Amino acid sequence: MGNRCAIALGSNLGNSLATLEQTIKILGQTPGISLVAVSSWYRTEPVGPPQPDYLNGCAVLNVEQTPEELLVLFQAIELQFGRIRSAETKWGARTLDLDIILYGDLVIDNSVLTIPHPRMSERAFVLVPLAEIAADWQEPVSGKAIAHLVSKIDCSGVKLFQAS
Ligand code: A4P
Ligand code: MG
Repeated sequence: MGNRCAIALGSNLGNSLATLEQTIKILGQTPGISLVAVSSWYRTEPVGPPQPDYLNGCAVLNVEQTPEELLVLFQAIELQFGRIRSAETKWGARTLDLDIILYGDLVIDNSVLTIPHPRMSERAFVLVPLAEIAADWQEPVSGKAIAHLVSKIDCSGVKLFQAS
């Protein structure tokens, strides 16, 4: 059975394209996880302090893991790609950020996890890729579909990435 989970991937340090593609491969090979859909990659203007553009994308997974188990796994993958949280500023540059955006229609808010991701509805770098693969998924707090949420925000800083 498993649960449907939407995740967001972002990187703006190192070889971002390779990092994101390897992360997808690792997730696909992880027991208990199957890849349902992977979006295109997008080049996105940074939200937060001045820093390089990001590459962002989203994936829909079918998972046996609980959200807490996924968080532990995601943080281990971030570490594997050289992410050093202690050296980061808030919303600053990172080699890899893996966030849980939606987990079925679950709503959680505790000291380790907030699902749906608290800033998803205002972030074009999440909603544009997610709309590509999960347009009809309703964000459980507002009841609004991803396609609707993305139509309400400015997406001008998010451009389809063409590998050169
Ligand atoms: N945490 C709580 N809920 C979740 C969740 N749903 N998924 C906790 C993942 N983690 C969650 O995360 C900090 C803590 O959030 C974790 O320890 C976990 O317990 P973090 O990855 O260390 O820090 P972060 O990602 O910098 O924090 P935050 O506040 O989630 O940042 P955002 O909102 O993800 O922003 N601009 C562009 N263009 N593209 C980006 O990808 N990303 C950010 C980060 C800023 N600007 C960006 C981008
Ligand atoms: Mg994060």
